[in-house]
Amino acid sequence: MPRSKPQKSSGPKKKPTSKSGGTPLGNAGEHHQKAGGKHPALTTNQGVPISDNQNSLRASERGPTLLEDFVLREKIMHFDHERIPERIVHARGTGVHGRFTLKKSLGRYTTAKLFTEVDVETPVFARISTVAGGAGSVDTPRDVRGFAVKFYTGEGNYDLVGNNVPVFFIQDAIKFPDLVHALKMEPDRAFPQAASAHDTFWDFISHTPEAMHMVMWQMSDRTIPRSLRMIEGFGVHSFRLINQSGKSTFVKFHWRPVLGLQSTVWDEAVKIAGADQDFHRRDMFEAILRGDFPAWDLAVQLFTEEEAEGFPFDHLDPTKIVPEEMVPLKVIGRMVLDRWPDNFFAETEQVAFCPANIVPGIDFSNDPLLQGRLFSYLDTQLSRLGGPNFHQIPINAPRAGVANNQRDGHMQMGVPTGRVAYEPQSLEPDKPRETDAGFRSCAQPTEDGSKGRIRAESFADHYSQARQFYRSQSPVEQAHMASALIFELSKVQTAHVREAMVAHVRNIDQDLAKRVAKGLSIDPLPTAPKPAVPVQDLPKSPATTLIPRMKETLEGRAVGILVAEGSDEGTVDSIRTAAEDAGAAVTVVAPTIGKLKTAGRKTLNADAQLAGSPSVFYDAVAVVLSESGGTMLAGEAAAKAFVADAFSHLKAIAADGGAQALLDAAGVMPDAGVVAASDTKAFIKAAKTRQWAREPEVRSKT
Ligand code: HDE
Repeated sequence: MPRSKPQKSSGPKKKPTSKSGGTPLGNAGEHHQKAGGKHPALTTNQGVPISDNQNSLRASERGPTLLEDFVLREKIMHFDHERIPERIVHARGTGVHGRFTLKKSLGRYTTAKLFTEVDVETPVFARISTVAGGAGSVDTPRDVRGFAVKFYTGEGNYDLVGNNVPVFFIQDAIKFPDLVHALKMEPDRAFPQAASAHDTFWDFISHTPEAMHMVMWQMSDRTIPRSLRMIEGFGVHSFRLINQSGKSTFVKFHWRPVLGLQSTVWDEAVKIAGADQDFHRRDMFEAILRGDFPAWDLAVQLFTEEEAEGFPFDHLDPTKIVPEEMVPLKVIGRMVLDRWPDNFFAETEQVAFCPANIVPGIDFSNDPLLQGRLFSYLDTQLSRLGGPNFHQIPINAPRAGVANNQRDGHMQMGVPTGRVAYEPQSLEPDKPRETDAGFRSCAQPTEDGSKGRIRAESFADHYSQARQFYRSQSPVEQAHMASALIFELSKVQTAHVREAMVAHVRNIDQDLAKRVAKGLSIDPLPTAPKPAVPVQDLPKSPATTLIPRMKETLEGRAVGILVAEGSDEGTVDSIRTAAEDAGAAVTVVAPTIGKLKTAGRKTLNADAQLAGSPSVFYDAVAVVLSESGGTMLAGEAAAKAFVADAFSHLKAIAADGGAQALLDAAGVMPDAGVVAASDTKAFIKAAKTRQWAREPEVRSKT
């Protein structure tokens, strides 16, 4: 995202609370203040003051460097070890501090204070990530987003480690390494980076019918979000809430973005990747900087064991949703992210999430994927963070305090005292002991059955919810899914893999299969695999759609105004004011950055330069040009692309008379979303949404 001017907030002035501390940018400003004044001495890691940090110790002016230079060796040694292994999945992530405030008590269902103490603020750290790419990969590939939240509760840390889609590819943890190996870069050639559009991924999927529901979500616009602030989060698995009398209720967790859902169109996502690799991270950073703190409502679906038995699917199967139309969502509180970390490595990189981090009053379900995850994350942290004491790293340290007899190990930071490091004991009465208020697992009777590598019969239906999802989508979304499948499979070089996928899609929806087959020139349609159980026609679930549920708003969005020498400053000002009043961040883009002369011979400041600020950075654009400015930019490729892309990405375009030559050169056709620059009301209305009616005019129909 381009740098934008600090924005007027339409809501009450949002300030970070003292709870989450400091300014939205933590202590980053402090260091600069120190530079000119009194500053501490630079030291080695042993605390020895350093007199010269620019020159290593040499035997003579042009002689060899001496081994005894401990200042140099220590500095280089530390540098050599600055990287830790990146996460095998979810390596690319953006973390922000914030707070969660409970608004409705779940006291009937749980003893967890986090969910019973209304109006209490719990500090949180959230990390939102892509799955497939490495730590330095782009922000906008087609990919699921991880949505992990660490709650620093008074009863210990609680981690809700979810994704932005509510289901997963596989039903059993034992398949996860295969899934990830198939998804990541192919091992012999080391590409593609951050992309599922390649043979090994689709080969694996074509052998994994249980993945079909997730694949439908993956091919939807959910996986090409406009902003990390505009995605939903889901806990995916069923968990349990346990109340005072030990009664258990199943729960599914949902995060709902206050800004509403919004995605990009595919061509836009591809172009953003080229224009700004860090688009989502920068967008989050700038929003926090402006005080436009992103927020999510936390909602729960609650159901009993008996109710679950009546569902036409098994809720312990993580490839299934519990449709909201069956079990409605209850909003219980809100998370606001309001403070950027002080240091990316110390916090975002070293944060260690683990689904096994739960607090009294919450428990796991028997979902076999969840059960495998309970092992994996702790194990991962050992190799990523180098030892068993990673819970002492500040970002991972519970605020509730830790008291136990664990001792020693790599990187032990504490200095435990006393002679007793065991329990039970009688030598030191003040040492920690068990408590009745401590964590208790739900006393769930275990089912009788035989030991074995078994998949429950109730997990056998792989297509019904995939069909339900596809058929619930609006026609525009269905077209996007068909295009996404065609794009992904067109990158698969092995013909039988493409055909096997089309064959599966036939079990989901015949019409979708035909569209995809046509796009891949597959004729005749391959025979569909026989489903293990008959595919059901489930009622539609409108809650799974995105476009029909988009909020018409400019809050948190961005507007770009393209100008040049001689543009009319009155028009620019009125568009800027209207857009800012509607909550947008406004950027003035021009062929050159800085000051330019307007029609009234005033000066106007351009925030961004055209070549580096394509229209993919904005949700709507205005083009305000003099006659000569319009003619000049009609011959400028970047200006034509600015307008043509805004048009084909279905964005509102406001233009004045002078801009017409550029609009003509860019092939912009008149429609409801192309409005006169003087009609700011019409522009703001059109800018609050995308012009879906335009889509058939700008993209071939699939
Ligand atoms: Fe993860 N996952 N996962 N995962 N996952 C990791 O843990 C794993 C799964 C998710 O921002 C790793 O610390 C297994 C589902 C997120 O730091 C690793 C299985 C969901 C993050 C791991 C799953 C997730 C991870 C890699 C199948 C959504 C990033 C680094 C049994 C509900 C957290 C790390 C962050 C990270 C294992 C499946 C979400 C390797 C074995 C399902 C958001 O431990």
